[in-house]
Amino acid sequence: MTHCILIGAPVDEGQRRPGCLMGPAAYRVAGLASTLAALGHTVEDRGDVAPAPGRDQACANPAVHHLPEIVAWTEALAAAGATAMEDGLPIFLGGDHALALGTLAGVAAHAHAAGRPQFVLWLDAHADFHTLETSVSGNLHGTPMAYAAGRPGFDPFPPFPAPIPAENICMFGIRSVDPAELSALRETEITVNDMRVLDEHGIVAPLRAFLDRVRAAQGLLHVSLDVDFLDPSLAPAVGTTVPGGTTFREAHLVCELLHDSGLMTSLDLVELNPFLDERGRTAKLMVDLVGSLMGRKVFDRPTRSY
Ligand code: HAR
Ligand code: MN
Ligand code: MN
Ligand code: MN
Repeated sequence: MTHCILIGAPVDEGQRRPGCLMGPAAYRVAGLASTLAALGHTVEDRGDVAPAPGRDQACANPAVHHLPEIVAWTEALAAAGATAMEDGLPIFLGGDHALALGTLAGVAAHAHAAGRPQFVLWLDAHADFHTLETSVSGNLHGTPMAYAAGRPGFDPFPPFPAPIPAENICMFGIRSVDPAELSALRETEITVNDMRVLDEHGIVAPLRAFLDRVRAAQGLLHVSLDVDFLDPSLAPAVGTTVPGGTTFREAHLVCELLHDSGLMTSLDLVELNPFLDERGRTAKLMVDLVGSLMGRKVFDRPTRSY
């Protein structure tokens, strides 16, 4: 039994298509709390975070937009996240992926204070490894992984507390990487399990290799699940669809293996744009995946003993 803390993060200034601010409401309507309760967990919904008004911020890259708002979200979500880590398992309901600037900062600060290494599993079509200088789109949802890894170029933001070592970061499902992100990633030891890797080796071996490292290090594990990790044919309600994503069963298997590991300590659900959905199917699929993450299974069978 886990104490699940729902934290709404209706961020939609990290990209240009309106609608992500409806995400937290859609998860609530799709039955996230009752799904968790039916699995035997306690659920506390802390409502939606409301950031302070943004302060003017200078930025050398003219493409970058909504910087004051995203800095304010980062500060507010970092505080909410660090507090929630004391009390249970935070589940952040996005909101676009810019929310992870704050959630990663919050969980990393908590891990640092607790003397535990922080790990990140990034389930996404995108690497989100831009700095403020390298972003071409200027969309800040394309930057959180670079901030958390401690890349320079985030001067308007609070310094990232205890940057996450590259060896503690694993990306899964990647299939859209900009040239500047690619050259930066090549300089790091970040594990990039792109779709080619998953096609060739499947989900199980690459995920277990990472989870074994988390367990050996007694790490905390933040999972960031972007809707576009899934194939757009299954999950149309996202502004940045990329063909060739994970299947229904691949995505559930990731979640089931994560549950069996017992290692996940915090979770983002990001990029759901309910305005683009078809009768709530993407919201419902995301809630179903959380069910698998939190222990739903058809049969109890012996799992790998960790
Ligand atoms: N790399 C592209 C950009 O910077 C697309 C980023 C999409 N990011 C989202 N989805 N959070 O992962 O604009
Ligand atoms: Mn993303
Ligand atoms: Mn994405
Ligand atoms: Mn996206």
